[in-house]
This record gives sequence, C-alpha cells and structure tokens, in this order.
Amino acid sequence: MIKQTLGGLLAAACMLAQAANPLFPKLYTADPAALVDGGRVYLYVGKDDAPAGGKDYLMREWRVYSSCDMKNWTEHGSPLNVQTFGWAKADAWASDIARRDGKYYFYATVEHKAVPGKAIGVAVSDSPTGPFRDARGTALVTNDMTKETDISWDDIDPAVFIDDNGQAYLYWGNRVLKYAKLKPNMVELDGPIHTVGVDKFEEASYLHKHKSVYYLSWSREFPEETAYATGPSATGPWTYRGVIMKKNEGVKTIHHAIVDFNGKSYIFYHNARLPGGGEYRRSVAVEELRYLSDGTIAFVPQTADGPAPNPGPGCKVIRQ
Ligand code: FUB
Repeated sequence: MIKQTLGGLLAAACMLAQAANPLFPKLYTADPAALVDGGRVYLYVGKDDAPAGGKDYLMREWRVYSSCDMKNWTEHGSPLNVQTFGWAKADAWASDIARRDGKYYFYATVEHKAVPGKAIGVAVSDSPTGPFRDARGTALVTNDMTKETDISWDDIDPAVFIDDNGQAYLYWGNRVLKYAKLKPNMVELDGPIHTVGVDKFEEASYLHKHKSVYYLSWSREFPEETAYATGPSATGPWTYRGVIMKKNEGVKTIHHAIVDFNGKSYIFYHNARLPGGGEYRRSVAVEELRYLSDGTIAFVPQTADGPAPNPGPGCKVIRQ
C-alpha cells in the first residue's frame, strides 16, 4: 500500500494546476465562508494549528483564497486574525462575509477578553482579500446578550445574508439558532434577537436564496450532518427538507457554505481527510450542489476529485 504523507501531497499539489479535495494540502483549514465577487469566488477559512494529538482547537487567523474556475486556487494570505479585534483574546472560529456598497464586511467568531465566552465581531475592508480592520472597536454580539443556554459558546458561527430588498440579516448560534436584522451600515443589530426552531440544530447556520426560495441550512446533531429547510422569506417559516451531506469520519464537525458561481451551485465544507487530519486538524473541500426541479437539494456525496473546472468569461488563472 502506498502511504501518503502531508509532504507528498504538498509536492503533488505544487505540480498540479488543478486542486482536488481537500483543496489546500499545505495547511489544515476549517469553517469555510464564501463570497462571489467580480467573476471570482473568494474562500475564507480558519487555520487549524493544533499539533498532532492536540485536544482542542488552536485557531489564530483566517486565510483567503480565490478562484475563477472552482479548480485553480490562488492564495492571498491572512487578511485578518484574532488581534484584528482588540477586545478579543483567542479563537479565530467560523466566519462569514458580505459585500455592501463596495465594502466587504467580515463577521467572525472570537473569544472575548472581558465578557466571558464567545463573541461575534465585524471587520471591514475595501477589498475581498483585505486587509480588514475592526469596524466597531467592540463586539457586535457578546455571550451576555443571549440567555437561552448557559454554555459560553452559544454565540458563534455568524451567517450574513442580504435580501433582494437590501435588508441584511445575521444568523448565528450553537444549540439555539438566533437571528437579528442588521442596520444598513452592516455593523449594528437592528431590533431584537429572535430564536428559530429547526430540527436538532447544533451550529453553522447558513442562509441563501436560489431562484425565489430561501434556504436555511445548518449542522444537525453532533456528530454533525448538513441539513436544510426552505421558506418563503429570510425569516421563514421553515419547512424541514432533509440532509444535504452525511456525517464525516474522523471529525464531528462539517461547517458548510453554499454559493452560486458561473451558472452552477457549490457547497464548501470541511472533513478530516488530509493526512494527519482529525477533530482539530480539518481540511476544506468543495462539491457541486444540484437543485432538483421541485427546488429541493440533491444529497451531496463527498468526493476526492471535487467539481469539474467551471471558468467564467475572462477567467485568468493566477499562477503563483
Ligand atoms: O472551528 C471551530 C468551530 O467548530 C466552529 O465555529 C464550528 O462551526 C465548528 O466547525
């Protein structure tokens, strides 16, 4: 049997023009967030720095990559890290991003220095590749703002969505799913925090719209699978539709993001398939996602090859 090592995979990746899954064999990466902008898809990941055998997450920064064909990925380095938020002390956990009025708003989970527990910050940049700066100087959401559970990590995993009428929403949570409207400035909540009941919600909510249907997806149960519901608006009511992706082997989380790009749809997620991978050493991957004629989403198997190249007009692969 041929034993694959991380070094071997890295060498192969340097030679190959086209990435298969997992996408980034040089690093352990997790919690994908994605943005389609200017003919490219930008992919933001947390960097898993836990040592082999580590017993907890060690995540200090986010990394960004981009592609114009879903196959060739350009590295853009780390556009922000925990220190971007002066009030945060650790844990560059899951994030999401949106563009509004030419600015890029990056919502991020971190551990707060002064308010015990996880918090959500928002950073802003003029470019999808950063650099980002703290847009408020304070957290947007702190653990003491929600009281539904007594765990310290129930305010994690922001998911931002801007509806066609311009109204922006922030969904987030662990164990209990919450959402609030965002003001047009994208850096303040607008009104109360609501809770949402969806089946066996764990974390990693994601809201998107395809054609006229709203899709709310999340990591369901623990260990996690990716499940979804559909609704007639950004706030439901939600009808449970089933499982998009089954549970991982070797890691209990699966955090996902869904985008439309060049006429096709894609789901990013993480697994533990990089050599040496595991619970705290994850790896981001991508698959094509297909909608059936009734608007439901076809089950997505994880593959080693990933999607076929899908270059848009003017796609220029940036070689490094
Ligand atoms: O990466 C840390 C946490 O693990 C994320 O915030 C969750 O979604 C899970 O992937």
